Amino acid sequence: MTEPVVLIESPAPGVGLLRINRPEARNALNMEVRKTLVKGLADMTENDSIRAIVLAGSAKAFAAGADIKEMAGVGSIEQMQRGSHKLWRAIYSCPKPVIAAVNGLALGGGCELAMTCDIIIAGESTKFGQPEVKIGIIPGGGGTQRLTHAVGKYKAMRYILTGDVFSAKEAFDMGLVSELVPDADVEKRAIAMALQLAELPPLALLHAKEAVLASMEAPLSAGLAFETKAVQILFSSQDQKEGMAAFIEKRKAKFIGK
Ligand code: CO8
Repeated sequence: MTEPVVLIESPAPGVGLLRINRPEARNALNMEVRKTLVKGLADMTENDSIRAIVLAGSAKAFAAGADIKEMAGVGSIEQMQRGSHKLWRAIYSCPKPVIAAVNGLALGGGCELAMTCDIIIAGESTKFGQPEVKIGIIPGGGGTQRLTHAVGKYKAMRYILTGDVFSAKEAFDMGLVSELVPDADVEKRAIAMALQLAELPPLALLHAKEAVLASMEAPLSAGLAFETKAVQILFSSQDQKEGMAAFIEKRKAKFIGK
């Protein structure tokens, strides 16, 4: 029996882990992987017991990009009809925090997949890159936008135009990686952080995520207005009352997501 292309794991209470599992193709993102990831994210979103999600690959590859063999022969219309962009939207709009645990290669769509997540934990020997120009296309999963937002125009141009790979240390120094850890500790650290998030009030995390994402799209005044409304709404949540009461009573808060 062939193994599923995405494995679903429960590494800690409140934490769901989606693992891309195409080692023979360096975890290249074919349509089956994309659709299974979208479904896995939707299921984890529906599941109230999961409060934070980790997206991982293997030691050799987080993902080596879109599956070149699957797309080499297609035309524009077929590419459009495939709806391959739905994966990025599913992560971007997921109401729960998504942490990328990145080891090995994060190239092309793999780098874009990591950048679509909320937090990136990378191993020290990870290689990042947007090598699409070398095969006659450009990044198509948000790379031209998200890499530029993360590292600025001149670094983004340097890597997108040449297709050169860059090290995890450089990615961290440029602001693309949230935390850099020894390769062997990547998943442990990502799961520990997810567990930390799973114990926090989900509505506050949801609004914090939306407000930060709004900062990438809206002018400052609109982003600030969004933030103001979001914090005001949270004052109607039970978790706000519980969080503040627990602080005053010097006890650990118990958050219920309401
Ligand atoms: N797609 C398909 N197969 C792949 C891919 C890929 N992206 N990457 C690796 N593989 C396959 C290889 O073909 C090989 O298969 P086989 O054993 O059948 O020959 C197997 O994985 C192992 O690969 P290598 O032998 O090459 O392994 P190495 O460890 O020597 O090298 C590399 C690994 C560096 C990852 C190398 O395979 C490589 O350069 N891969 C291509 C990387 C790349 O160019 N990625 C960008 C792809 S394009 C993209 O992501 C665009 C996204 C936007 C799409 C927009 C749609 C709307």
